[in-house]
Amino acid sequence: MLTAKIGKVVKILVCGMKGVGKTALIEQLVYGNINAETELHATIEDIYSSSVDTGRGGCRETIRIYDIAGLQGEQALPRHYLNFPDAFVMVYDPIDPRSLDMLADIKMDIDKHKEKKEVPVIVLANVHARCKFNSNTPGLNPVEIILDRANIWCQRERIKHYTVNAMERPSLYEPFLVLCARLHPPQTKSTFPQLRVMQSRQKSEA
Ligand SMILES: Nc1nc2c(ncn2[C@@H]2O[C@H](COP(=O)(O)OP(=O)(O)O)[C@@H](O)[C@H]2O)c(=O)[nH]1
Ligand SMILES: [Mg+2]
Repeated sequence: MLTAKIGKVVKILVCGMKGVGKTALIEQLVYGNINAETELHATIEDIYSSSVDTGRGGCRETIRIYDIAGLQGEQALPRHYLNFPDAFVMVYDPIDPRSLDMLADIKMDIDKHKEKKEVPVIVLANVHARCKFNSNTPGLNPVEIILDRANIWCQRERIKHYTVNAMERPSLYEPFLVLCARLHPPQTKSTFPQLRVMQSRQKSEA
């Protein structure tokens, strides 16, 4: 007999300005094969299929990560990318404030298109090693200023903000695991809501 476990494949779109490290962080997350010497080419579109253990009884969930061409200048996220994703991961580089400003425009477009659906959005600051070690100059560190600005904006938008480094694989686990757990809510014993109502009625009659 065929026993097919029908599971929903969730689609996650990774977006942001060109060159912020989207491909580097996806490759690092999925394959762990990126280091500072790895040569990456500009992306047209790539889809990564992966399975994630969200810690629920050892069962693995399938996710599909969409890597797309980075945006440049005033370019908006093409419309066809707004409809299908179940979640958005927006990436910026805190050394370049334009890459953060661009996320505000993308978020507005996402909100316009999502209608009544709940579509999780998270923001990743890809902090390159060079940003961290540039803090010898006295006064305010420009990277810290951008990170603060991003934190305030994310709080206002009620979205999670994570600081990651595409060269450090463990830094990528938490945001993606938390997102996957949100996209795969725990299964209740019965998937038929009518049945649950009947069960609770029987209990109250007993
Ligand atoms: N040192 C360092 N280099 C990075 C990091 N993230 C990306 N890069 C490099 O920056 C370049 C652009 O990254 P890429 O992932 O192609 O950017 P994308 O356009 O957003 O996909 C590549 O040469 C990467 O190797 C990082 O965290 N640290
Ligand atoms: Mg890319």
